[in-house]
Amino acid sequence: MKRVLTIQDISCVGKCSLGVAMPIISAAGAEAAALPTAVLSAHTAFTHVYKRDLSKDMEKIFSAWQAEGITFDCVYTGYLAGGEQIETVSAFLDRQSKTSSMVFVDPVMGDFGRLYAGFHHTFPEQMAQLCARSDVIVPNLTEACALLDEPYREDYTEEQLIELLRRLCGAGAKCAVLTGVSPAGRADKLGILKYDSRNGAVFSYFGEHVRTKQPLHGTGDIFASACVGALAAGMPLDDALALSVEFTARCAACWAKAADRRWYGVDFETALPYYIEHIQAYKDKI
Ligand code: PXL
Repeated sequence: MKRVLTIQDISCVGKCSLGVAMPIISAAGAEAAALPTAVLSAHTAFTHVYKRDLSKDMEKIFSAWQAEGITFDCVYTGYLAGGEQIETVSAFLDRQSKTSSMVFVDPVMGDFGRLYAGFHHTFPEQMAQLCARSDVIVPNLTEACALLDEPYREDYTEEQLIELLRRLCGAGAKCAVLTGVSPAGRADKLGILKYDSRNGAVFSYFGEHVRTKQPLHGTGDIFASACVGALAAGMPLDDALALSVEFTARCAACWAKAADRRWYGVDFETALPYYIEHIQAYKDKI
């Protein structure tokens, strides 16, 4: 069984970050190990948020694992609470590099053209350094623009988006995947666009765009976690991306249908059987 380390916050309420990564990676049949970067009473879209930064604890946890000889097949990072944490994670990856773990980075920084509250203006530059040493990165458009220090715009053509991905790979990432993309003139579709620097291949996949009156929280974390779980199950990246798009769309659809839906996170729990079924079907085939 593959062992995946996921490094991100625990938002005690809010259905995001470790709260979705652990169950989804487990559902894929992989061992999910967690390193919390911060404990938040709830994610940052809430009004009253108590936050404890765990930067100082992260290094001690890494050292304890080193003393135990614990290594990971995959390291997946999400919300990091500041630049210092990026340094700590990078130093850990230097030590891990001997064990050839796959590095999957979701450069969680913002959405809809705005960075989340609490990040210093140098944070995107530091995040870009972590992306540069990754096998797969999965930014949304806000994050891709921040990583490249480009002004945010929504009117990019597909060619221009591919150029952004090429530039992200030029900085070092092996595969760059832009999330939250709709094909031109198809607002009813939502999915991903991928560039692979090893062969120059472009791949895209679009599922149903579940249109809602309010923005959905945590869907990026659900998508990234599903992709990591599928990769840990042995799926090729393009198949893992397609399954994760479909699963995320179903999570949103389950939420939209639920009479008791919460504003702060979608109903990934209801859609988990779909994900497990498809992971199992893949395992049965190979
Ligand atoms: O879903 C991304 C995310 C993760 N962690 C925290 C957040 C957010 C988005 O707002 O606030 C703490």
